[in-house]
Amino acid sequence: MSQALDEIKIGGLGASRKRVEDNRFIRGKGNYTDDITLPGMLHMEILRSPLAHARISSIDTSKAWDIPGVHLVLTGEMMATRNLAWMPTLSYDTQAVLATDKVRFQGQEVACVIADDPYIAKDACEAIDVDYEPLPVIVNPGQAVAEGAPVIRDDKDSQRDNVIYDWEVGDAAGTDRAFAQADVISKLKLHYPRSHPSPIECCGSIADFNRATSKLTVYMTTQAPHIIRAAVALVAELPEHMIRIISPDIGGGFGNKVPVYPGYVCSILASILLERPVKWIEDKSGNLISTGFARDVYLDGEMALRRDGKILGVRIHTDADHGAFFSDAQPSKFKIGLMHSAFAAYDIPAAHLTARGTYSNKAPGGVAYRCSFRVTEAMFFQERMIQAAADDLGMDQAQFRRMNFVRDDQFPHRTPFGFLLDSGQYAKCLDVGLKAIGYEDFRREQEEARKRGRLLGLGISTMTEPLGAGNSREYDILGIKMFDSAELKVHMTGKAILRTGARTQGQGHETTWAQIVSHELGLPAEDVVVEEGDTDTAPFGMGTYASRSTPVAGAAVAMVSRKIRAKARKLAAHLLEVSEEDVEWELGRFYVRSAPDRGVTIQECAMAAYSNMPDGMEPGLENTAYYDPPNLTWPFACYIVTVEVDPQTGVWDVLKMVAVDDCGVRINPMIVEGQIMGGLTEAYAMASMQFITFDADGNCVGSNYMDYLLPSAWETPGFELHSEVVTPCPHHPIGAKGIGECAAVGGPAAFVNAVMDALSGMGVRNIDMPLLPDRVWEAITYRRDISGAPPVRSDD
Ligand code: MCN
Ligand code: CUN
Repeated sequence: MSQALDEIKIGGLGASRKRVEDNRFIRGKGNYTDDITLPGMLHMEILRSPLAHARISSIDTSKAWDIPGVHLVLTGEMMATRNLAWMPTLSYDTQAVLATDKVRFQGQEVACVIADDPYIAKDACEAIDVDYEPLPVIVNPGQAVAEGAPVIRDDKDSQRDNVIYDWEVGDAAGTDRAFAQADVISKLKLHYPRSHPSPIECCGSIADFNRATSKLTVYMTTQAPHIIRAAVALVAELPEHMIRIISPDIGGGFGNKVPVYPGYVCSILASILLERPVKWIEDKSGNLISTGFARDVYLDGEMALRRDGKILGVRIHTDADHGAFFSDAQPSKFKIGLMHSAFAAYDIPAAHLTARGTYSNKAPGGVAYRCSFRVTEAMFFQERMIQAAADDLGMDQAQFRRMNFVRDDQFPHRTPFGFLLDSGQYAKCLDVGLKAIGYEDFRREQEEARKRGRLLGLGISTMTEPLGAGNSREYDILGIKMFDSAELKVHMTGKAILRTGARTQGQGHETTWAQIVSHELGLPAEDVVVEEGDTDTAPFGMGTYASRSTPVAGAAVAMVSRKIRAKARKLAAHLLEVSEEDVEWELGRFYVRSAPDRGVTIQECAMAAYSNMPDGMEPGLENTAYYDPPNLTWPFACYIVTVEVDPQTGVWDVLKMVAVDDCGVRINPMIVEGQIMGGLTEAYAMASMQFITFDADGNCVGSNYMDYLLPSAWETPGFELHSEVVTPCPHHPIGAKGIGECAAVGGPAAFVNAVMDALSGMGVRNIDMPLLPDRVWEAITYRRDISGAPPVRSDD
């Protein structure tokens, strides 16, 4: 039997193993932060600002203190005495922990109450009297930079306006030259609206400070426990070895659980002051209104084109609304994340991007939500622009893409923004997608339907995206380099425990990492238990986001397994009484080259490591690997959607959607499909229904699940997935590329392109997401673009 088949049997690479973590999840035996109860534990609730921008003239907490069962009322003033009223953000800004001078967005944390139970704490919050003097409110970048706009961040001495940064990348002069040579210039302007990850489990923490041992243990919902430990050490000035961050089971992260939130900090300070465990569990509206939102970027670009369809250059300007604090979690070097990964799949000689970031009276956030640092906005703009350009040229959508793709023989390929792409088969993915959707037939059907007044449309989205930050040369967060790690301990009976610096939140690491060990060592996957999320036991790592786990921590798992195999080979030589050079490896077994029947299993080697090692060899079979990837990984995706739009109502239905994802070698095909299905569902939600906006007073519209819609199985269309294109990543030890975000990143443009295609010839160039029926209807009826998330007045 071939090695591949043997391997599938033991749950190695390519096995669609059922997720081992689901055993406990579906039986209700998960252990989430809110499941944890500690002796003597108190409960914390947060008082949030009802106003988006106001000066605080006074806070009177006396009535709250009087309520029986209240142990502590924290205000910004008290935090300030410990230098904790403000905290640094991951983008070198500062963020208020509890407001002192002003509130700067609706939902901002103003005070906290710690009490015997959460109900008392909530009542006590209501007993706090805060006097606010309302200030003029800013809800978009246009208002932020207008003449005479109020300065939101007047707490910062150097800040005279609302601009956070002006940044640029690319070749301005070269791009000017490309535009000078263009036959056609195509333009597009759009807004990628604010959206929210909305994991099932909200954020929360339990801080437990023990005076006797000086140890601070924090159980919390974080995707990156080691970064939190570093942040606590630096901000609270506690010794790092006395801080233990434990991230228990996580009920979905989607980026929401990367940032550091005021609630975490307040529960920690409260526990230190009270010397008792303090639990904070955020409620749903608190989560929607105040934690890590995503997107909210205005994009304006143009493309220089030759008449025959060749793209000569692109220019992009972005205006990002960061809310009241610049708290994006992203690599230090880049102000607008990896926005400049836009157009990477296309061979374009010249490109230039300018980016401006501004403050507004909205919750901070920035890059979270299934997106490697702004690639979602980048790929959405790219694919909308590609469709507009093909239309302007009168060219076929598929043909225009194919002729401009980076070709298979051009790798490694350097993009005009400086990224290095290593591999891909873009045209092949497109061809598989076109065949699956029945491209030619649909185009004919579409034309026929038009004659009878029916509006059919087809949208394509093809993209490659950078997944797996980083390499440490270019990627760090606050100076901490973005590598990752794995530690493997093989016990004497051949059972093993593996720990990594990543943190699964639903992606299935407990299942897939064991498969990598299986592939490398031949141990059955079920013999490898995987543990993540405890800084006292896991090796240092930067956590899980940006689909970096497989590219970085997953690579470390392969590397540590190889170190173990190298030692096992020495043990095998000793057991077989031959020299190491005469020992050969096959899955799970070493044998003598000249006598293949003489062999020892990996399990026998493990036993020998504890019971029969050669003279001079260190006992045990354990090791750690730190992996600094040479580059990002670049998966490719082709998503194609067909829709029918009802011109009477603006309602649009998905007729069919196909997805062709090339993420290199798939560790677990079933988990990969699950990731793609989930991502496409989120893409559909963003394109069709999700709207979290603000009225002119800065009131958040969409801060509850009646207004901010999550698609259920009922609304979600079916997806047809294709896995036949596999381009292994040349620099990853097992050839894998990331997949966790691809569908959420590339999906939205396919839906929007399909609706826009159905409306072609009607003089509508763009409808901004979400494509709610009333917006589509208005575009059809009045033949005009529908743009932006308008500040809707609460009274109209
Ligand atoms: N995988 C595989 N073969 C590959 C690539 C990945 O079998 N070639 C598997 C991995 O081993 C892993 C899963 O697919 O079990 C996702 O892997 P990867 O692409 O490395 O992404 P991460 O594990 O780093 O997950 C992060 C990514 C992000 S950034 C968000 S946001 C998101 C997402 O994953 N949040 C999620 N998917 C999510 N899925 C769930 N259920 N819950 C979330 O919070
Ligand atoms: Cu930015 S959402 Mo995911 O990278 O955790």
